[in-house]
Amino acid sequence: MGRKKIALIGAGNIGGTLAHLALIRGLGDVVLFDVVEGLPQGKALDLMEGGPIEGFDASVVGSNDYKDIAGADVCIVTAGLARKPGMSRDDLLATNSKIMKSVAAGIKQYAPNSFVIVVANPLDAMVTLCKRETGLPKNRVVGMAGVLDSARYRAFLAAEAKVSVQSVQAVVFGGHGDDMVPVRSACSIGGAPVTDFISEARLAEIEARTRKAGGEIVALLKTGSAFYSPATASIQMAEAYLLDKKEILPCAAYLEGEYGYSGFYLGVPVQIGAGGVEKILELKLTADEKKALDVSAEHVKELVGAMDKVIAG
Ligand code: TXD
Repeated sequence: MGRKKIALIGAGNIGGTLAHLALIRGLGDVVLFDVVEGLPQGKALDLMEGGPIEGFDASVVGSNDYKDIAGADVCIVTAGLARKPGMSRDDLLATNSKIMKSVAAGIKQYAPNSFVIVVANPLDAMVTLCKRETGLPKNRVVGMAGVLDSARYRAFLAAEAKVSVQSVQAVVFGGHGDDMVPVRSACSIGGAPVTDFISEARLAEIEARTRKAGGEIVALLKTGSAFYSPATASIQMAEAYLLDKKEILPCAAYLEGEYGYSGFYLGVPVQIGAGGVEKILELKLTADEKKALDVSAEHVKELVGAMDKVIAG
């Protein structure tokens, strides 16, 4: 059987954290890929040298050559720039689309049977482009956003209710932007509705903070964006695939009629197992939640349209 192979395309803040998490969780051998000479190789060597302490025997290598991702079971794509102050959304789209095209070509050539988890921003556009450029089926290209956004929602709710994070169930739908949709009607603490624990007014404040949580960290860090929680979220998705967990997670999935949408990616609950995105679950939403999801879906379509315009030049 041998160990699974995990290719991390992008060896930056999230990529390096992904490698560490994959190794200490024993998910398989790791290849860190990046275009910067020495960066993936240095991080791989650093991680390998920690192996005797953590007790992992899996291999971890760094490379600037796509041939080293050959046969990967999972590819997690963080390659891309974070938006810099003064950078317009179209500038970011132009830069990261170019990067995504080169990444997709590498995956298509060397890891065409892999499960691809896209992390790079603007997430909803980048996952769309990745599927288009790799030509992989919709069940094997998915975007990481909802797992992170839902974890943020859960963390804030648990702190407010002064309960364990493990007692809070919550999910966020929609695009990975300020109009994401925390689904309050599906939110529970210890099996009871969240409104038994937290007032509507506080819930609204917590949901507003969830929508802006990424920006809150960028404002504090000033030189980058969140990377520990995005990495943890991505690894949860990879683990669900590698261990055939059939775990239901909120992810950016390609819709063909579900929730009344078709032909683009949107954050919804999906079942992830050995078949990748094995099914999309259609939760009952309140009228307000569905309206909010419609708004978010429109913004995703507009973002993809802007990307297509930028690509067309
Ligand atoms: O929830 C989410 N999806 C978001 C995603 C949460 C947080 C961060 N989000 C985005 O992930 C962020 O806006 C970026 O677009 C990506 C990666 O974030 P990270 O913090 O890891 O960025 P880094 O540290 O700048 O790493 C990016 C790496 C860097 O080492 C570059 O050299 C590399 O990408 N890079 C490339 N790798 C491969 N191929 C090409 N062409 C390339 N260009 C740059």
